[in-house]
Amino acid sequence: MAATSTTLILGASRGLGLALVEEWLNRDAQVIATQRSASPGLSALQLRYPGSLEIESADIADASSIRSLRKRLNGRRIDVLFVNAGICKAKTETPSTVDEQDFIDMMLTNALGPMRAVEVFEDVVPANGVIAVMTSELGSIAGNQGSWELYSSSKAALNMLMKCFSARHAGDPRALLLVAPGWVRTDMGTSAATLSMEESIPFVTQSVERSRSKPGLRFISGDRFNVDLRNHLDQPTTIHWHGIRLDSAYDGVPDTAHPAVPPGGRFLYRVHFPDAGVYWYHPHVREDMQQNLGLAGAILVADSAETMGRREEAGEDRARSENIVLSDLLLGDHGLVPFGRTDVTHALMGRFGNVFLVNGAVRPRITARRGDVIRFQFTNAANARTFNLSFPGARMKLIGSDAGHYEREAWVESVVIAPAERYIVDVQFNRPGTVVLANRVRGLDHFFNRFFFESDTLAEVWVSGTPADPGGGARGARFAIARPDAAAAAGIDPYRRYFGRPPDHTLELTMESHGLPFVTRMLMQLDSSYFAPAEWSGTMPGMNWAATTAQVRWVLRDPDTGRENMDIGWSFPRGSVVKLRLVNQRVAFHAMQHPIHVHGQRFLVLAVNGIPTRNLVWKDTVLVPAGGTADILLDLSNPGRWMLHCHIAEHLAAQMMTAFTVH
Ligand SMILES: [Cu+2]
Repeated sequence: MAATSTTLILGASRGLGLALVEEWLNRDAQVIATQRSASPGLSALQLRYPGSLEIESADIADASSIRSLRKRLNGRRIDVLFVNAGICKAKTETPSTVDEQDFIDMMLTNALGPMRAVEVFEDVVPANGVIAVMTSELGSIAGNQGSWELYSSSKAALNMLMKCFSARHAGDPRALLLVAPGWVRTDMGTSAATLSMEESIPFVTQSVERSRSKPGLRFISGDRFNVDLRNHLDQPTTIHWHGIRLDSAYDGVPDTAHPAVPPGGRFLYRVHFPDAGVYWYHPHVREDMQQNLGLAGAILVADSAETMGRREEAGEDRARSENIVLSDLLLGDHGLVPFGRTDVTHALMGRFGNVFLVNGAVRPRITARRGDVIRFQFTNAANARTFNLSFPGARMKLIGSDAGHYEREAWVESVVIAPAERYIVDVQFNRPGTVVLANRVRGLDHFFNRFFFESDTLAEVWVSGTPADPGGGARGARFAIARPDAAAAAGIDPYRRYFGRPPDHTLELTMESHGLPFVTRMLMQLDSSYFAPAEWSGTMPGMNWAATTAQVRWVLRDPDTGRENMDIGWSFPRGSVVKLRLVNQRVAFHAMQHPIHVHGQRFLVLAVNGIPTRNLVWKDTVLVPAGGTADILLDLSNPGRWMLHCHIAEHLAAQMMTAFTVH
């Protein structure tokens, strides 16, 4: 896709514009860049990328100059139009002190010029194209802190003109972007700015490319969330930002992203959030112990303010939301069942706890009023346990999962959530009294080969007799109907043409063991005569504990090459769309379901056990049933070296992982 794509950057002589040109050339795009007067930077790039960079002269403030450029480019298709022009002539002046001509120049160059250029060029941008203009957080009226007031007013005017353009083009399939690169070290950003060009520009470029086929106006901010990790543990650790398509250097995988942070050490993570969704963070070292003992939390990334504004205009009242992180702890007579010091225990089935935790508490209470609709965002942070969640007596509507919303809202009886997965549901509480959040599962008793049913209460919702506030009425009316989500479906549309093709790669999921006690082996072979597609509750606790990573090795195998785990070595060009078939072998000594997680990218689950998924959502973790298959379609847009692994902490410790490169 990238090789045939053309980007036009207006205002590219130096600074951010020049850096944008270089970044798009790096991405194999054909670039047309404009300069006002001869730019040594552009000429140097033209020598470095022969044939890929065309330099044009144009002055954004001069309407006739822009129109004549448009004539020269007649017949060209521009996939990305990026208007970058900007000047600052009055940093400290006020309306009474500013030189009038300086103010007019800023308005012309920063607001009127860019939007006139958008109008002149918009007809050469195709339906899946992007129209972006560079703005600044300083142009936000809501976030105004009184600095650079005349420059800010020109950017505020630009934002307003872009908003009007988007209103005039309602229903247009193209992405319209207001891009704020953050406070970047440039002439305008000064040397005190927090971001270097190297940090800001790849993010801007990536965000613009990812906006393709996402219609409507969006505000993209290059600002990041910096986290200073200080390791006070007596063992090494990292933080992995689960599901977030961030820079691979900050992904928190030891030695792939950066060396594990030693006891007493520090590491600065720079995290940005390109997609709305429910994410979470946890260490990527000894997850079986560190994550299990509480080093995990959820991150909610809301839609852009613009999208939320549109939802509100459409009467979509924002519901009250509850963020629920699920986990379990394994307690014995003397407290916590010990964790292995060097080898990880429970390497067969993973460490199933016998005490359920909801946000770190046992059976917490949530209060609601009669008629309330509550949006629950669930994250499963347990080592090994898959939950089957329901609110018996209350209706539940499925809204979203890991990295976005479903194509259609759907009524569901329960939600099956594997380790590391997230689900978003709306639940209405219509009757006063107590409604429980239940985990209802069917277990397999491995000693007697019979199924049994278990139901555990994870939390309680106390519903009072007081009716929900008047707004709750509208919310209740909205809840009553399961609606399609046009934006979610449109975001998936460009990928539908890949659905029917055969898998590009296959991964077999299996296991090898040596040195297991005789009785364990006998019982596990016996177990394969009866067969559970999912291990819900960790029966056989004693022998499972005794099996460590010294005796058990879980395996991902590429049947095309015979290579396994970290030796597989797949590599893909950036922008590839890859169909991967995960085959969980029934013949394995102790077959079990595996939640397979892919770092730094997103995927669609096209089919499970050959049955096509009818309602799609972007995911980063998929549960592959024991003896079953899952077909996933990977959108490999984020460059770097990334992990693919089972998210049962003990299986990961028993080597069930591989890494691939997106270049
Ligand atoms: Cu696994």
